[in-house]
Amino acid sequence: MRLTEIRITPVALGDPPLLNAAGLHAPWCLRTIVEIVADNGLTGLAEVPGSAAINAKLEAARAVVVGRDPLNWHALRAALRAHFGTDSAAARGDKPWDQRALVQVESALDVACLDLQGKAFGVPVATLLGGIARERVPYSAYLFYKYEGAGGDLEFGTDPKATGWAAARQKAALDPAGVVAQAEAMVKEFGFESIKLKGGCFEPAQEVAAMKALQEAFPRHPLRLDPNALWTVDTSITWGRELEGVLEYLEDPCRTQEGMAAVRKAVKLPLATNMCTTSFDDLPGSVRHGSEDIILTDHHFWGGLHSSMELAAHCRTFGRGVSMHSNNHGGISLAAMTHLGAAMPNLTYALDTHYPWQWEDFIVGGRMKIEGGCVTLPKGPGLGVELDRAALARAHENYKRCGLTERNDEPEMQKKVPGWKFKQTRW
Ligand code: GKR
Ligand code: MG
Repeated sequence: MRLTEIRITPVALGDPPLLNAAGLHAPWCLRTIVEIVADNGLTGLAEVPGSAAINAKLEAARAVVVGRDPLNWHALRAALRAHFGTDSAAARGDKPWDQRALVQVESALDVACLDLQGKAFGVPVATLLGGIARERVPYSAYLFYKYEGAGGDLEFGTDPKATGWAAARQKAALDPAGVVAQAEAMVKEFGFESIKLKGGCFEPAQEVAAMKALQEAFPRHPLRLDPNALWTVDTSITWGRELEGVLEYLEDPCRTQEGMAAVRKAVKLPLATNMCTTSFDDLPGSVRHGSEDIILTDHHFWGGLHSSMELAAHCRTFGRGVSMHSNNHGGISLAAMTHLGAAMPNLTYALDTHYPWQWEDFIVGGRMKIEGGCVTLPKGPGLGVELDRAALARAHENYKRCGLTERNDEPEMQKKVPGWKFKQTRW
């Protein structure tokens, strides 16, 4: 098999006004859909976070990709690295989300090649990753502080006809009672059995109160809080101790592997990260410092599904748990995450997903189902999802008219709170 073409389609999906440590989500989240075509007519799919920088790199990858054998990932990755080099670990940046571009190009091509291979051999991607350890992959409810509003075409308005979770998704949640109400609606709709709150938005006392309110409302659900490294080491120790017995794990309370290691020594609570250990270059430091108990893989940022499996093996060797990070995404990413979750033998925690926050998608058959808190491995070869061309065209039109070319939550926040500035450390 040889690759003959790569198609890159930037899309935008509506996104409500969700708060985080770096500000406020825009009414649209950006994704990029990648299709690679082989000389036997088969197509492989992938989805990555969208930005003009990533799209430009994907366009530039055409020169490397065309003519390559999609069955030889090692050779394709080596060719990509010879052409582009690799991102430094520091290029991740200081925001909650990862800003590296090359690692996402690798991820897109790894996933698309696996999808193509699965279609060629008539097997699911999870089989190609070593086998299906579980058919039903557990996800966690992902709560956000938010302003009133639906996002997308409704901007900061709401749809009065919405019912159930669609109505709850529009409501403001700015205090513990609002967070509990959001959790009740999300758990009722999707059956999640673990709950995470995106923190780093309000003073630690307020966010810790929200976690305690969640514990009271959901005594049997494992709980997580993620302040995205906005706390100092001292603040993390003080409030981490308050959260002992409340949380399943505390995610990135503070910055740096050294900072996390200091908190880990002082607090009897597992720590997880998608901020201080985010690349293979970071792994020696993670082991040396003992910076976290759980590494949150994310195939978009670890260079693909094969790399995430390598990370899972590292976690097993060094006694780390493994779970999964997410950003807003559509169905192709959810399918890839689910195949990875199905194939990782040592998956010890329910995975993060933003999927309930979106209502549109670009896959045939509409949105994937989350039932009993799980996504069932899609049937069919490869990723088991196909592009709905009409829906993709609509999402591409939304991209063109929304005017965004990268994610930047600070200006969105300034529309609500004039003069608001992102800080690396706030409390
Ligand atoms: O969607 O606002 C968000 C999150 O803050 C996301 O960007 C983070 O990368 O979910 C993520 C996390 O676990 O840090
Ligand atoms: Mg996180």
